[in-house]
Amino acid sequence: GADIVCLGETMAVIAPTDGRPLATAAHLALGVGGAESNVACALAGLGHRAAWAGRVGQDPFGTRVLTELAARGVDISGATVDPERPTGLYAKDPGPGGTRTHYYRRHSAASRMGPGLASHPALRAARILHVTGITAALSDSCAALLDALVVRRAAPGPLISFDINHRPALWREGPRQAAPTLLALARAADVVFTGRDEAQELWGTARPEDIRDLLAPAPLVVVKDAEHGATAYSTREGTTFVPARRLRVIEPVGAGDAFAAGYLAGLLEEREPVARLRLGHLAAAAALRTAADLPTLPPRTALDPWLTLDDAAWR
Ligand code: KDG
Repeated sequence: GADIVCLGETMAVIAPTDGRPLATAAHLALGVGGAESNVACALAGLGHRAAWAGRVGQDPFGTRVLTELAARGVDISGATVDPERPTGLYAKDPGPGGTRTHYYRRHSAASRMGPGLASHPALRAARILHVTGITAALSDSCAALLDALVVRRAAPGPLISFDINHRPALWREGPRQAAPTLLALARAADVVFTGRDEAQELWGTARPEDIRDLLAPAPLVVVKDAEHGATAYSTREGTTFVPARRLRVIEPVGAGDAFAAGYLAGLLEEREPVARLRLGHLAAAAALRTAADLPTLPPRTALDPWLTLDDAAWR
């Protein structure tokens, strides 16, 4: 079985290859993307036994999703195929103000996931179950599934990792609906990842310590502050800040997922707090340097020496 299961919706992704907006682009690349499966792929790339659980349609995009995840070494035995609903799709639209995302996923196969999935043996057998706030916005049944997995979970079970992943476009009633839902999920999780910017958008808390206090029932809160760095607040290990290293950003999509994967890999490897955050930054850097949602990670022989450097050399 897998050490970590990542559950959520994975979609086909279309993006212009020439950087032009969708309205005039002549050529598109087809790929696969979904926050949770991005995490699973990065964990597999780091050498861990990672599984993805989700639902795709019985269509070529669904086949594409399953084929790509399997090719990246992710266990897809927990995935299901829905004969009645399509695989979700999203499109990237480059423009002068940055790249915008357009979703075609309402009533998708994944939107029909529901609380029944919570008792799936594969989800209970893993050491870590990773989910994100995206799933809470997909449908009522998906929100009920997350509630069952995170808030109403039966002990003992896997460690629950939760990335806030606020996607404003998915919440029909806006932050008024997203803020309390995501807060309740975060507080019930064991490990929470949040960006400082999204915490500010959602709850009006910008200081990392205030974010920690807000999410306090969660014993481990990781606050990411863009290019500055990330802070882990642990009730057991105290506070650890690790700065991000400077690099040239090509496209930020997928960096948060890679960061979570690196951090969770460090957790599975029982590494020290500093090494876990560094592994998060190193994996995120690989994602920031590519336009694809799914980065190819450097081999562990290239990454691991960074984990034990002294602080001066890391910077
Ligand atoms: O974190 C990257 C994801 O946002 C992207 O892969 C698509 O899952 C996705 C979403 O719902 O936005």
